[in-house]
Amino acid sequence: MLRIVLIISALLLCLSGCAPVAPSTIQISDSKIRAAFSQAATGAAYMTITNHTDTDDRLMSVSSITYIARDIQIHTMLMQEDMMVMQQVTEGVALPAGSEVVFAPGGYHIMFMGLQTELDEGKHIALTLNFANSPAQTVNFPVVAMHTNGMSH
Ligand SMILES: [Cu+2]
Repeated sequence: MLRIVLIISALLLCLSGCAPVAPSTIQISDSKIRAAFSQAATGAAYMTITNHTDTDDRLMSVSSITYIARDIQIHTMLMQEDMMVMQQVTEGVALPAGSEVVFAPGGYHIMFMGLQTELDEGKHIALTLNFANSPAQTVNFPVVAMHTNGMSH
């Protein structure tokens, strides 16, 4: 009897806690889009990219199946004459094997130029991340309210 109980509890544990074994791939976590006022001309998205593979990769571009903006760019923030300015990244973002790259306010971000949709809290927008080596991934980004610290991106 005890053995049956043990087996059952093991099964239950597995049902709740056994996520499929993470494949050695590129994993996107903490994806989010900053909620914006209606009529906003730009928007920004953030995430963490973890390269679980044993080869270096690059995030080359971000696209969307739906027309959410005139252009979707990858940006970074740079110090220029004591001022933080954002700059488009055209050569992609390096994702060294085994590393984690964070897109967050004040650093790398995905930027929607010429926004064509409302970024209302609670909405989800699917973005496709295109890598140099790994297959493209489409990730659902939830729109969330994010506090600003004076920096708009
Ligand atoms: Cu930007």
